Amino acid sequence: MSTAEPPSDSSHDAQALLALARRASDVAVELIRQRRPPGRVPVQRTKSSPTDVVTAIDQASERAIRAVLLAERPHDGFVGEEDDSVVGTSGLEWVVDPIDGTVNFVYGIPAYAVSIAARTTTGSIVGLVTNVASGVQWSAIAGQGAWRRDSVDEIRLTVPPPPEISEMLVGTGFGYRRTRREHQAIAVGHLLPQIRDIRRIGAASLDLCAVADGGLDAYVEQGLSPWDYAAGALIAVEAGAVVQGLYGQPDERLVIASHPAAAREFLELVVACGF
Ligand code: LIP
Repeated sequence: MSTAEPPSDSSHDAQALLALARRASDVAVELIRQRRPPGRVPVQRTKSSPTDVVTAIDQASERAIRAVLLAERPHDGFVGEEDDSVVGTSGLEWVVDPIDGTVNFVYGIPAYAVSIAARTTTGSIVGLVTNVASGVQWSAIAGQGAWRRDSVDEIRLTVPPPPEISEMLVGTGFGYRRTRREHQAIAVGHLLPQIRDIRRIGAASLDLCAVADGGLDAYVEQGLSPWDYAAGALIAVEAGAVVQGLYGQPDERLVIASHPAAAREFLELVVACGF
């Protein structure tokens, strides 16, 4: 029995990939809304520290997303926060955070998202972030732009020109390990007097979408995993932002995002503050 050859790298239709990501996200969002009990969500287990929590709903969401994606594209790879990765043969890999902002989800703070990106070895092709509580959805296709969709309409995103650094509203976040939090607290303490203020939203994907749609002037965080930022970074870049790390590409060491006109000065400030 012949088996169909996996599609080559060049056969990825971005519009079709985004439509598939939307179908998977819709299934996950509905599952999360249906299963979230009133009040606090029970924690099933912890990971890197007692405060790095996982719920049964995180895991169910990831299984549901993977099922939709791989049913349609069985040769793709899959990297999710909660379960083992799947190595594909198509040259395309899905990078998924089934609930980004898990602590917000557990406490009922309405800032938790389903984050889905598709990438090849040359970078992300599509990104989709959906705030489960509000239903607001941000999307991007590499080279074609970024959009914000809500119950009223869908608008094309362009990062607004930045204010002076001293007037910037900057998103940030903190790791789950005590030693890393001590270091981050010191760095944020140096940063805070030099900017307008910080916002700690609690979900990297939503922080990056906020840079894309003007809700933040910049974002800085350390200790992130690819599933935290893969989709949000593409959305911010396609809205005109610069998303970088300390040595080029964003990574676990550092993710920063801002308008291009502020990128160098913001990076220099972040480094001077000790991030
Ligand atoms: C979260 C990140 C957030 C960070 C949190 C946490 P999770 O991811 O999106 O930026 O500050 O500590 O890591 O764990 O909710 O998927």
